[in-house]
Parts: sequence; C-alpha cells; structure tokens
Amino acid sequence: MGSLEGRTYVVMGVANKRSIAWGIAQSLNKAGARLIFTYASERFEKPVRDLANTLEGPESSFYECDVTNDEAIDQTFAAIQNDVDVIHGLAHCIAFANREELKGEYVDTSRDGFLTAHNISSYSLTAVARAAKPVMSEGGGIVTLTYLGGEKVVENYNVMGIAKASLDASVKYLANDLGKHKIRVNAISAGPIRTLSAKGIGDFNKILTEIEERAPLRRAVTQEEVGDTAYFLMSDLARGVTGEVIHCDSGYNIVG
Ligand code: NDP
Ligand code: KAL
Repeated sequence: MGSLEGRTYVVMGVANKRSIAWGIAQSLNKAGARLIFTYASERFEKPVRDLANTLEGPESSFYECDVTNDEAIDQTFAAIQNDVDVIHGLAHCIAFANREELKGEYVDTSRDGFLTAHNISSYSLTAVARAAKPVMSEGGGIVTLTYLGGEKVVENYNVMGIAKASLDASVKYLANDLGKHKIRVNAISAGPIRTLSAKGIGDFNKILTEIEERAPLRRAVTQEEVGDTAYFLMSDLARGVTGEVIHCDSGYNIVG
C-alpha cells in the first residue's frame, strides 16, 4: 500500500513522456495518489490523457490551464475543488522563455522577453499557490522545479536564470505565508534532463558531458529520480521541510 493512498495531487506541465512532470506523476501514482493533470492548451489534452491512461490505480482528471491567465487559474482550481473537494499537493513544472533570449548575451534581453519569462516561469507559482490554498484545506506540499542557472551564471540560460532566482525567492516568501495553513512550499533544482524544453538548445550535449565527467555521481539524473524527490517533498516524510531548494543533480552544484 502506497503512502499517498487517499490523497490527491495536481501535476502541472506534462508535455510528453520525457517531461519532468511525468516523472513526478509516475512517482506519485506508484505511491497510490489520485492525480489531476493540467496542460497549457487544448492541443495538449490528448497526449496528456493518453499518457495518464497508462497509469494504474485511481482515475485521473484533466484541466486546461494557461498560467498566464488569472481567470483560467481561478476557474481550474474552482473546478478541481468541485470535483475532489481537497487536494494535498501540487507540482508546478512550468517554464518558458522566448527562444531568441536563450542564446547570445543576457545583456541583450528585451523588456518583453524578460516579462514573458518571469510571467510564465516565476509569477505563475504565486498565482497557482494562491488559487490552490483554499483547496489545500488539510495542508500539504507545493513543489516547483528550478535550475542551477538561477544561482550561478550558466551560458545561454540567460533570462531564465533571472526568472529562476525570482522563483527561488518566491518559494521562501510563499513558504512563510502558507506555513500557518500547514502548506509547505519547496523547490527541486534538477540536473539537466533531455526534455522538450531542452530540445534544439545548443550545447546541451556539452552540458551533459560535463555532468558525466565532473558531477560526484558521474552521471545525469533521470525524470524518475526527480519524481521520487518530489514524492518525498509532497509526502509526510518531509513534514518538517519548507522554503527549501533540494538539488537533485548528481551533486553537480557542489563542485567548484
Ligand atoms: P517540458 O518541456 O516537458 O515541460 C515544460 C512545460 O511548461 C510544458 O508542459 C509546457 O506546457 C509548460 N508551459 C509553458 N508555458 C505554459 C503556460 N503558459 N501555461 C501552462 N503551462 C505552460 O520540460 P521540463 O520537464 O524540462 O520542464 C519542467 C520544469 O523543469 C521547468 O520549470 C524547467 O525550467 C525545469 N527544469 C528543467 C531541467 C531540464 O534539464 N529539463 C533542469 C532544471 C529545471 P505545454 O506543453 O502544454 O505548452
Ligand atoms: C543552460 C541550459 C541550456 C539551455 C538554455 C536555456 C534553457 C531554457 C529553458 C526554457 C524553459 C526553454 C524554453 O522556454 C524553450 C522554448 O523557447 C521553446 N520550446 C517550446 O516552446 C516547447 C514546445 C515547450 C513545450 O516548452 C516550454 N518550455 O513550454 C539549461 C539546461 C542545461 C537545463 C534546462 C533545460 C533547464 C530548464 O529550465 O528547462
């Protein structure tokens, strides 16, 4: 019997089977949780449903939710409350920056590009946490995904690094606000994983080779490993942990 039996979790950001969100969904499902999936637009409904249908256990629910739209966020969580009454956690696995901002120098970032990256990759966590709060009436865990490029300069990550630094700070402020409601808020800083977001981005292979040569574990992490870290953070095992960034990156961040 899994330790999340009888609990319900929202997973935001499954694009395909390579998504980190899918790794999280699989870990939560193995632990017996009921899952609610959200996707950015109608276009992604079928692929998400097809993937979710491969899972055993409690039946999943599906909602369209573009996180740039406050009304959509409010409607989604109202519908979720109507459907299941209570949720016990939420995985926010969403980021976006315009492709042209992810090459060259950060100094050339446009105002629009800066705002887009921050809107989708950082502010959305705050908007979603606010909407989820009344549905998390028994407390629980919110988890988001961050990257080393928010702590240190990583070539080409550019405006996404600034957005992740903002996301990391949001985790602390949200943890402080929501702690009194027994809601914990944490981030996982994942090592590089080849997902749709990473596709077509120059030097990804170089970054992976560097991990294989220099990270303490001498290998890249997998979606499943990040999934299990999220499971830990969303379970009672992490009941004393909030406002934290856990690195699931083969230890790469400690190497100078
Ligand atoms: P994916 O491409 O699989 O997932 C990115 C997701 O962001 C997609 O599902 C996409 O939805 C969603 N998204 C983008 N814009 C919106 C929007 N406006 N509203 C709702 N959803 C939106 O990539 P990953 O799994 O790699 O990314 C998940 C998280 O992990 C991100 O925060 C990323 O920064 C982080 N991360 C990734 C690492 C990696 O190496 N891959 C390393 C460290 C952190 P849709 O497909 O429906 O458009
Ligand atoms: C240093 C690294 C190399 C890559 C540099 C930048 C990566 C930025 C991540 C960002 C989320 C990617 C995008 O926004 C891609 C987007 O412009 C185009 N792609 C899409 O629109 C697809 C179809 C959808 C599904 O993608 C999204 N995001 O909606 C960073 C590497 C080593 C680690 C990574 C990939 C970190 C991370 O944050 O994802």
